Amino acid sequence: MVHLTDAEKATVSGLWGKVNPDNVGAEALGRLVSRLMVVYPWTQRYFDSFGDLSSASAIMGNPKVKAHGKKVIDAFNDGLKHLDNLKGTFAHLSELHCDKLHVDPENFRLLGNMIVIVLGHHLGKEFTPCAQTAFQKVVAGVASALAHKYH
Ligand code: HEG
Repeated sequence: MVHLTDAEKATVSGLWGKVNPDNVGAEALGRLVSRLMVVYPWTQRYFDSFGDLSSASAIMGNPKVKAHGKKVIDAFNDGLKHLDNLKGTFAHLSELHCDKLHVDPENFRLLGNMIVIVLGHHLGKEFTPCAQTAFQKVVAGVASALAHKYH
């Protein structure tokens, strides 16, 4: 399990307060889907009902991608409030993604990296290497909690 120092927790919550989570979620999911469509086109099956995913701009403008990004980031936001119990917090979602949705857990790590990229983009200079390290711990913890049911 990941462990964040008190200073890292303060950095994470301070910076998270400066971004618009819905935008971060929509952009991160859009970037993940764009990347998946190019590198792993078969993952389109996860998003059968999403409509037009034919190009990066179609994906970024797709209202279903935006709405789903909001759902994902709301759950992520909940995780930020329970950094010491990510496994418990994501137990139910882990079961859903594993047993029902059959999402390859590698995608949780990829999405975490997209969240880090989007935060870097939105926060610019404020997203120092130290801040990035703290967030990498968070996304690694969330990914591992979501993957828990797979093992
Ligand atoms: Mg998942 C549904 C959270 C990564 C594919 N995801 C959901 C839901 C939540 C959620 C809250 C709605 C659950 C419900 O309706 O009860 N997802 C979530 C988090 C993360 C994540 C917190 C990672 C941080 N999801 C993720 C990834 C993929 C994926 C990487 C696929 C590449 N999620 C997925 C699909 C659904 C959900 C296909 C069902 C969509 C639907 O049919 O509405």
